[in-house]
Amino acid sequence: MPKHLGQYLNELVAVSSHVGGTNADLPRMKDVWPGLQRLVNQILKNLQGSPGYVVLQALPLLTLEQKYHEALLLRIAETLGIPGRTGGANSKLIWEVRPRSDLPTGYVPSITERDGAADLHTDSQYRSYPEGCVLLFVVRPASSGGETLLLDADTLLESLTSGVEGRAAYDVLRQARFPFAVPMAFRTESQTPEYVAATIFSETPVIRYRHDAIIEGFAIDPDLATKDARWALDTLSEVIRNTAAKTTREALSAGDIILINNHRLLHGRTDFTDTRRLLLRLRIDIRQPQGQAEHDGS
Ligand SMILES: O=C(O)CCC(=O)C(=O)O
Ligand SMILES: [Fe+2]
Repeated sequence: MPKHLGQYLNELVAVSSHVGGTNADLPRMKDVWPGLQRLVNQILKNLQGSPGYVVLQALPLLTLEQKYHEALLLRIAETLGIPGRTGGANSKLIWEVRPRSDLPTGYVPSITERDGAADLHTDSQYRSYPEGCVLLFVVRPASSGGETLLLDADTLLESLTSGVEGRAAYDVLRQARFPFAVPMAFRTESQTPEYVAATIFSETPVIRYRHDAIIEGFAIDPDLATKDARWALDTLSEVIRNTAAKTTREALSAGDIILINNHRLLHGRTDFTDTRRLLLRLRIDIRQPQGQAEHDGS
């Protein structure tokens, strides 16, 4: 990452803290800081090219009062595109990734609501158009573990298609529709199982993948759980496990932001038990011209 990105962000935070006030009072960043477009272009270049992710280190966000964190993250996100809502009964733009202790019995927590490792996946697979970027802001890292894992679809595809079986599986994975169950937390009515059917590989997104969501989807619609689909999915998940050596690991610190290309990279995390770990997550649709986001309407 170019070193000066962090500097830009420091300026951005400085500008914002001068402005102060609540979220609604904060002006659009590009209006108060014309140089912002350069930062945005740098970030998008890193996201869309190689390595497909950007880490902004040691941002001074945490030195500000907590009430500004979310407002500033939204402002940063909307310079890149349109922040997406989680959906569900309590639809949110900013989602707290932290182990919950207060969940009702019978509720199946998602990886964002529990401790432990998270298998490599893409976000919003259960949306017809998954947002192109995932932003994670580290408020408190785990005392040990909970590191970010990243795997590029190109690297994965190279491994998958290196043999005859893998190539046959790849054909199924880009032709058959797989059911991606909507996580309980984001369903419109928590009792109704819902899913979105889509191929795992396509042009956009290059990859859409979350193993447990597909297994759950197969249970909701067994017609999609054909022998071929199950075989291709098993083949892919085994290749992902075997590609661990090619997975990038990022140990993020408090105050860091990571932006991940959600159309091309899988992400996950290593095991952790520290229940104080807290990240804030946003998903950003980066198709739109930057700075035009209307996040507080619908
Ligand atoms: O906990 C993490 O590091 C990642 C969480 C994640 O992948 C998500 O919230 O979608
Ligand atoms: Fe995720």
